[in-house]
Amino acid sequence: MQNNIAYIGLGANLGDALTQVVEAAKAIGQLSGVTLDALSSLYKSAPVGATGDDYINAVVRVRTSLDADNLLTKLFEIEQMFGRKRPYVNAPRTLDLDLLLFNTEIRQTPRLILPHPRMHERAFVLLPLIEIWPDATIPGKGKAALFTASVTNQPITKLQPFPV
Ligand code: PH2
Ligand code: MG
Ligand code: MG
Repeated sequence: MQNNIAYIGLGANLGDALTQVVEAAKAIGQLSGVTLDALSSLYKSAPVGATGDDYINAVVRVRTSLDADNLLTKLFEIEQMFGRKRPYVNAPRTLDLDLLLFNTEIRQTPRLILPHPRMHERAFVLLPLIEIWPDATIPGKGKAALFTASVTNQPITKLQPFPV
């Protein structure tokens, strides 16, 4: 049974970022035990705390039989398939897949922190998340919509519906 609900943030700002984000969402949907449930529009956003070109960002919701650790492992594998390199922190990347929310889990383990610790500070996560889940709640933090007022200084544009 695919009883778990997870939200995944997608981002890229190196190479053909838009194609990579679109193809990565397809790869997520093809994972065994994972079904794509909702896809936000594609967004273009200025780098936040990072350098390089503007990012393409999106958020997807999946239903899955995997637990959070196994889903994260699969997401890392997809990043690798798309040529992800990590030369330094927040370096421009061909693909970043961040596990944002997993059911209502709250945890701080060395490999995985849930909810994602910076998601409430980032317009490129909050806007696409609220698009697919207007009432989004971040466990331990509160309604996602309440945080949007503090990120209006982060340039972001909605581009187009997710082409699937
Ligand atoms: N990801 C980061 C750091 N900064 N900025 C934007 N606009 N989009 C991102 O996906 C992003 C970022 C670290 O993962
Ligand atoms: Mg990230
Ligand atoms: Mg990441």
